[in-house]
Formats: sequence, C-alpha cells, structure tokens
Amino acid sequence: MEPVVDPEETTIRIDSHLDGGQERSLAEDVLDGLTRPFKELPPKHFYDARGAELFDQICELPEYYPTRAERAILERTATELAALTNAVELVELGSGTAAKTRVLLDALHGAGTLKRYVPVDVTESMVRDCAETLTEEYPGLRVHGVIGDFERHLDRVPKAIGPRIVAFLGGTVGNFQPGSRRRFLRSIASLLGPEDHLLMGTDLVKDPEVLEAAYDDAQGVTAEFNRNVLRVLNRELDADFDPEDFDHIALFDQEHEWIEMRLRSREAQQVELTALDLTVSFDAGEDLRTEISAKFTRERVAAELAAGGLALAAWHTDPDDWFALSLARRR
Ligand code: SAH
Ligand code: AVI
Repeated sequence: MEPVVDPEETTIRIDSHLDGGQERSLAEDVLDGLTRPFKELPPKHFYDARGAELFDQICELPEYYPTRAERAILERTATELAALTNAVELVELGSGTAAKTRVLLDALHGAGTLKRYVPVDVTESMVRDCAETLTEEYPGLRVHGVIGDFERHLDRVPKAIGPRIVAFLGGTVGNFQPGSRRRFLRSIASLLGPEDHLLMGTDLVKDPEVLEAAYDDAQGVTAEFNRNVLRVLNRELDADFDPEDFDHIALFDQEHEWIEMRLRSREAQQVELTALDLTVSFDAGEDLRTEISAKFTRERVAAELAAGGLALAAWHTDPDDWFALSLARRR
C-alpha cells in the first residue's frame, strides 16, 4: 500500500495559481493601461525571467542603495526580531531570489524556532529555485511556495502553523498606487493573528538627486529593466514595440513623493498588439508610466499601516536614514 503523505509534511510543496491567469491579467492590464489618456502599465509585468535577472543586477549597482541599506538593517536587527516574534514561519511576499531573507532565516534558525518558509511571487522560476536552494541550505526547513499574484492570491497562503512573520521587503510596497496599497495592507492584516508580525521595508524621502540616480544608473541597467516590459508585451501579446524607440525616464515627483519611471516615445508611432487586436498610437515625446516607487516618512508609514488595520510596533533605519524596516501588528 502507498504510504499516506501529508503534503504539509513534505520538504517542498509548490502551489501555482497562475495557470494562464497571468496572461489574462497582462492582456487586461495592457488593454486598460494603453487605451487611457495617460498611458500606464502596472509594474508586476517587469518580472519575467529576464526582468528578474535585471532586477538582481540593479540591486548590485552603486547608485541603487535600498538593497544594501535594508540588508544592513536586517543584519543589525535580525536576532532581536527573532527573539521578539518567536516566529516558526516566515511568509515572504514578492520574495524574488530571497537573497536578504537568509539573514532572517539564519536568525530564526539560530533561535531554534524556524520550521517553514512560504515564498510568494509571481515569477515561477524564482519560487522554484529558492525552494530548492533554501531546503539544501537549511536542513529540516519546509518550503511551501506560492506562485501567484499577491494582489489576488493572498487567500492561498497556507494557514499559519504557529507565530509567523509576514515579510514584505525591498520597498515593494511603494510600487502600489495609494488606493491599492491601502487595500493590500488590509489584506495583509487579515493574514495576521494576534501573535503574528508584518516586517516591511520602505524607502525614505531624501535628496531627489540621490533618488533619481538610483533609478537612472550610469550603466543603463535600470533603463534595460524598464524597456523589458515592452519585450514582455512583444512576446506575450504578439506586439511590435521597438524598445529602442523609447527613452528611459526616472523623475522624482515632489508633490506625491514618489519616483516615476516612464518610457518616452522618441517619435510619433503606432504599435500593433496582435493578440489584443489593438493599435496604439504614441505622439513624439509621449510618456508611458511603467512604475511608481513611493518614498516614505515614519509618520506616513504609521498612518498607512493604521489605515490598513495595523499598528507600528518598531522602526529601524540605516545610519543615513535612507531606508526603514518596520515591524507591525494587527490593531
Ligand atoms: N523582495 C526582494 C525582491 C523585490 S523585487 C527584494 O527585496 O530584493 C519585487 C518582487 O516582487 C519580484 O520578485 C516580483 O516578481 C514580485 N512581484 C511584483 N509584483 C508582484 C505581484 N503582483 N504578485 C506577486 N509578486 C510580485
Ligand atoms: C521592487 N521595487 C521595490 C523596486 C523599486 O525600487 O521600486 C523596483 C525597481 N524599479 C527600478 N529599480 C528598481
């Protein structure tokens, strides 16, 4: 007789919730976004395998300080966080390659509490690869990967097996539009029980020159990352964008306190998106907004958490006060 295996007991379990749904979501987002008077695409479509690789390169750039700053804060505070949270599991939203996550996993492993890691990401290869490598690096660790869209599939995160940390690192919370951010924080709150914590990274308001350089690096890696979304549209929607016909723009919007990344059409042109039966016209100099990356203050983080049903419990920054890691609980 076959032994009965409880899936929760296996070392690696991966659930995928995309199954064609992602292509649908791309088609809908593109149809909505490219037919607006101010053209816009949501940033989640940057991250195909090439986009994920470019993002990794961005994290190493001298101008892109957020990754280094957040890692430094994690290194300083991880032991304290482990002791404070007693977490047996770490759920990570937008986990990517989980590079910085190892600092937290080390601390929880060292504290002897760590049992399970739950990476949630829209990029399938990242979830699968990090499940493989982390189970090798941390003997006894179970990984339950969730391939999905964290705006649509948070209800698929497995039930907690004890006190948990939900980590949302890198400043990705800044990539939401304000209304969606509030909705998203509310849905995170619903993942938290009374013993659980949200650990969230946010980039902070600073000199616009530093900010703009971080999103317009000298080597042009961020420009390539930005143009990559057009390559995704070419492949997935049978479109005929020439990415080199678009300039990469990164500017700090002082009023909204966010960086905007745009692609600016160098000339008047028409683009065909065959899979959508859509022709899109661009004027010379017309912008397509591809990302906002909001920059925060402590007061704003506390207010946004409160609006999402969460309360700020601890606030840590790097020595320059450029990036913050906050710990929050359900109110
Ligand atoms: N947490 C990592 C990676 C940040 S990059 C770090 O701090 O370095 C943003 C990550 O979020 C990418 O891995 C991307 O694939 C993922 N992502 C972006 N939008 C998403 C969405 N809507 N649902 C799930 N994952 C998403
Ligand atoms: C993932 N996210 C937090 C990055 C950011 O800084 O907003 C994405 C990025 N865009 C350009 N460079 C990096």
